[in-house]
Amino acid sequence: MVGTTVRRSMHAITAGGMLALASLALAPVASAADSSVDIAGFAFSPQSVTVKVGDTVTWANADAQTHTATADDGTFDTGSISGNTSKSVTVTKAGTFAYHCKVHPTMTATLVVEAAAAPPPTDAIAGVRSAGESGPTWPLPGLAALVAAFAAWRRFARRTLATDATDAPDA
Ligand SMILES: [Cu+2]
Repeated sequence: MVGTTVRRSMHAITAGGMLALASLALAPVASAADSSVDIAGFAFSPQSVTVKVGDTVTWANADAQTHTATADDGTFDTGSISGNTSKSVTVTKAGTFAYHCKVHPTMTATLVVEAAAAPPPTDAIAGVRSAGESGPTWPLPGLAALVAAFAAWRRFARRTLATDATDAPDA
């Protein structure tokens, strides 16, 4: 009974350490994101949005009238966005794109598309750790100590069981 309790808590602590480590490893990975532009009162807001190649931009039209978001050079075009609906475009090309509404050409704004994110720098994980608020460096040595203690405890438990059992195989 006591052994079961200890084993369970050791598993729980080890799993917790693994999770902490996994989240540290995953944190710096960049992924595609969504950005949005509001259309209201015959204006785009914000006037300039910066995204990365692969990101999706959604224009949400709060006006009753139909608008579009159309790149001046034709790189992207939402087509007609009816009143109180939205349309999305996934950007595939880097650059600074002035765009307008085809229905109301005085409506203009800018979409800046940066190249896709570079791989994270080699010190990204250290940076994430030092930004943490609760014991930034404990997970690695703490986890190693837990794993070592757990392994030692299991060896001990196995040996004890084998000694106690009448039909134990030769050790
Ligand atoms: Cu318009």
